[in-house]
Amino acid sequence: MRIDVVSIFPEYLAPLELSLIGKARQDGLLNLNVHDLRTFTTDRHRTVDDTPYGGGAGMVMKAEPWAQALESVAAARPAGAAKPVLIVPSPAGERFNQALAYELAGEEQLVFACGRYEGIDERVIEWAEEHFTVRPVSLGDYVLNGGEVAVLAMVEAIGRLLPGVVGNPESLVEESHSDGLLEYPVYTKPSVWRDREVPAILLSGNHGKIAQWRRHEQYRRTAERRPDLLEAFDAGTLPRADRTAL
Ligand code: 6GU
Repeated sequence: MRIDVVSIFPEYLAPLELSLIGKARQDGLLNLNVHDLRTFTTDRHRTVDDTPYGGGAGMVMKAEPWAQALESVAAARPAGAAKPVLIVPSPAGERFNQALAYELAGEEQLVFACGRYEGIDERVIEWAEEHFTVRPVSLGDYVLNGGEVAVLAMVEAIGRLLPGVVGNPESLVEESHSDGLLEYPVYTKPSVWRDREVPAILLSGNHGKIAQWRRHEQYRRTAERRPDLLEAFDAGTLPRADRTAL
């Protein structure tokens, strides 16, 4: 997969050189390129923003530097690849979740346009449909100062789903959200720590009972912390006691 990130703060994306994603880049599994929006300006002051039409607080990102940057990354698309997906991080976008991470992990090229200030001139978003499938995406119902931190989160969530990035693909199967429920609690040695015991069932060696207990814990946690997730959940896979509690 190829990923291009355009930002006025390319240094913000430095953590993508670390850990699992950094390793994926070194291993050639992920071709990730960060671009400084200001290199696509033509004036002496490298201006990327201006005052909003209609008045109001703050500044708006100018259209032309964005068009130049996006044309440049669209031209870099892998030979024969489909239209790249342009992700515009914004609190006004559709919600990012594990299903969208899986969907985007199947694309050949993703481009992230990190807006700052009050956002990007809306005409860029309309114009970009010529070159991209455009998706404004939000991490949740709160406001960040710009798209960079959101891109760190999305690239990590997407990148770890690419084939070969996570060493043991089994670990993708049993984690939170992989099946619509939160994950079960986990424990390691010692079996007693500061007078607290590991649940006895986990020491029993009865794998059927352990699987049942974990499923029950997933349900209990989800009901307590994220009842909204249970509405979309197929109860057919739950232990009978949890099913009847629905
Ligand atoms: Cl994706 N971007 C920005 N700027 N703020 C956000 C967000 C994204 N998601 C939640 N708040």
